[in-house]
Amino acid sequence: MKRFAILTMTALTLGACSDSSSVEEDYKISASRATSISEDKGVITVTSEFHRGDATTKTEYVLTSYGIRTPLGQNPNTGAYVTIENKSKADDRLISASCECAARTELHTMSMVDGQMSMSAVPEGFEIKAGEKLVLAPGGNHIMLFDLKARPTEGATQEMYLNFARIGPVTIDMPVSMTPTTPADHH
Ligand SMILES: [Cu+2]
Repeated sequence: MKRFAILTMTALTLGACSDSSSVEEDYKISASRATSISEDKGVITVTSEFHRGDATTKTEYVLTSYGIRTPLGQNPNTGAYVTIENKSKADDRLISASCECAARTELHTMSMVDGQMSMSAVPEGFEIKAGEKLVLAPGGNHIMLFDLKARPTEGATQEMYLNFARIGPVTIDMPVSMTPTTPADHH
């Protein structure tokens, strides 16, 4: 399957991201940004071009092992996961995620509290350094979907919005599965 969509061509005078990290400041003065997304065999490639005067900067992120866990029983919440490799020369930050299926979405981390694993929100999001990977996976950092309005069903696909400080918003289709980080084509 091959899918290609031009997502955004934005004039970057945005106040959309209230989080003011230095990476973001850098790019506020860019003239424009174009982001495209393609998917092949479960691997999503997000390419962004920044135009400033005559200069063009390109970035590429590779997204793998993404999915939403099928919510169990009456559990009103579930988790979503994705591995994001930043194959560019600039740091970025995943500042938020959201899903129309959930009333509230948070970025969560896991930590030991009194000998027990517990999770807590990370309002500042997760840094993704140049050349490095952010891994959101079961048992570790994750996207938390609270108060599901439309319960994602096993085998379905659900849109997820990922908001990055530098490259802006990216929408991807996440499969819903009991094994959410298994690549779709490896079943
Ligand atoms: Cu959580």
